[in-house]
Amino acid sequence: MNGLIIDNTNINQYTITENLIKTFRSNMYSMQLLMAQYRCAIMEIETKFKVLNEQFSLQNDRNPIETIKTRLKSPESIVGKLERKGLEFSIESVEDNLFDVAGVRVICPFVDDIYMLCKCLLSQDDVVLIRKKDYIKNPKQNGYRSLHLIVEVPIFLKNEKKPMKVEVQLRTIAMDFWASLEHQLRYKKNLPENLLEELSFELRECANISASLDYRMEVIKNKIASDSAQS
Ligand code: 0O2
Repeated sequence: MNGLIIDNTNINQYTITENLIKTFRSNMYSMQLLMAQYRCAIMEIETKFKVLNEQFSLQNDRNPIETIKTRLKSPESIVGKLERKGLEFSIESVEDNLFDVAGVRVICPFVDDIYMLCKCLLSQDDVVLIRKKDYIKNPKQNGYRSLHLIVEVPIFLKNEKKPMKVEVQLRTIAMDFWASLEHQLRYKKNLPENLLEELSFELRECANISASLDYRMEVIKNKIASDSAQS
């Protein structure tokens, strides 16, 4: 080897390092592949909602979807969540235990849009419901409201069809506005205890106001719709 004399210890270290690099590379490739598959699953679900939005807007002259936001969990968040839950660090463990690597958030003008879209999505024969949490009917203690679904949707690869899990969050504009602010408070470090308590109380009040706003706006919208149907 270029005239170098390597003793046994170096050869062993070299072999170990090379093996580690190989393992690291193959895991990295598997991880990149899995992330690409989650991105495809996000596209599938996003497209389904866009199609429903198109159809509904043609039939009803308004859009049931204001915005769709998508996100892929970062490798740091994935590792952090596995660690927090005391789970194994492996590709299989991510697939079996983390249901929110792929996330699609659908923001709607009205609460009844949320339930209509949920029903339409779940009635599609390639979508399987894994879990549903209705924080609209049962808001969290802090005031958080949203409809959460974990669904499985197939992606079609070169030689296989693979079911992928996607977390879908459906919210109204008001719920999203509230959740964004509350999220900031949740991740704010070093806030004095009394201020945290005061702001949490304020946010609970705002959650009640926003729930009431959603309800009243929906009543107005339905009255307008029924009046235009009559005339
Ligand atoms: P991020 O950064 O938005 O992804 P699980 O994921 O199943 O282990 P959990 O808590 O049972 O955990 O799931 P759940 O209740 O369905 O909530 C998951 C996600 O909903 C969170 O993801 C948030 O996006 C959102 N969420 C839930 N509760 C709250 C809340 O009180 N306030 C706000 N602002 N968002 C909430 P992450 O991973 O926490 O965050």
